[in-house]
Amino acid sequence: MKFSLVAATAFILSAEAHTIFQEVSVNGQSQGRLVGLRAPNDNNPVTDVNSQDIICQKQGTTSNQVISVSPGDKIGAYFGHIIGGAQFPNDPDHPIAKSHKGPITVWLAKVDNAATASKAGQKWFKVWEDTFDTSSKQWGVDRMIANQGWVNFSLPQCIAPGDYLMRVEILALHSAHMQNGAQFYMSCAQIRVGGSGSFSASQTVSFPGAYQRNDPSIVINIYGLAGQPDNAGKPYSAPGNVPVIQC
Ligand SMILES: *[C@@H]1O[C@H](CO)[C@@H](O)[C@H](O)[C@H]1NC(C)=O
Ligand SMILES: [Cu+2]
Repeated sequence: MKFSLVAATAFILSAEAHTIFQEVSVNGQSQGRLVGLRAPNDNNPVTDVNSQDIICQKQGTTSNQVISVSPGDKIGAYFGHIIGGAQFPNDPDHPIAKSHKGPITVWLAKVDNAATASKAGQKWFKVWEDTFDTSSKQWGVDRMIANQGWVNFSLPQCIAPGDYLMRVEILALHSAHMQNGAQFYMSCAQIRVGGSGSFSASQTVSFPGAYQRNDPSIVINIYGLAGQPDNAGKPYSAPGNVPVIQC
């Protein structure tokens, strides 16, 4: 009963409960809304892991800008309920509905020109993740909400110079007990890395391909016996089957 209620509620609220990655900051400096981003026009999630939309979301806004970064820079990825942030003052679903627990991952793919490269056929590696902390029972999404929509991480020191697509993904698991119930929210940022890193990824994945429809990290009941989204106290690994790179 609890599941169907949760699922029904999630469905009814679905038009209002989603999120969009829409702005990048570098060392605290905003790059501007939708600048250097390939972002969707609406906040609906991707639910089919085999769709081309799992790469950078549905085709929406594009940008001819490429964001300059250096290894070690503090990068911020800003998510908001709608483009611009809150839909109305005190919007409870901004930056995302609190129900939308799940991990956040950051991926890079080396490309020739980040402004023009095709999103398809790239080789992705994972540079950061915030999954689930069994002691505090907080998910990456909880920390992103506490941080007012910002997902902050450092660009690893070893990243080699050149252009990359940077894919930042929130995976919301509140309805993930059923197939295609998990909700993926992402955009791709276009970045140009300076410096003199020399990392070359030995383990990469493709999108689509990295995620399997029945992956136990994607079809999962995150509610414990008390009905809390605590993964029954168990650890959780984000899907994708590759570890975060080590510099
Ligand atoms: C995360 O980055 C944003 C944008 O630069 C900044 O405003 C915010 O203070 C940062 N949060 C933390 C906890 O560092
Ligand atoms: Cu939603």
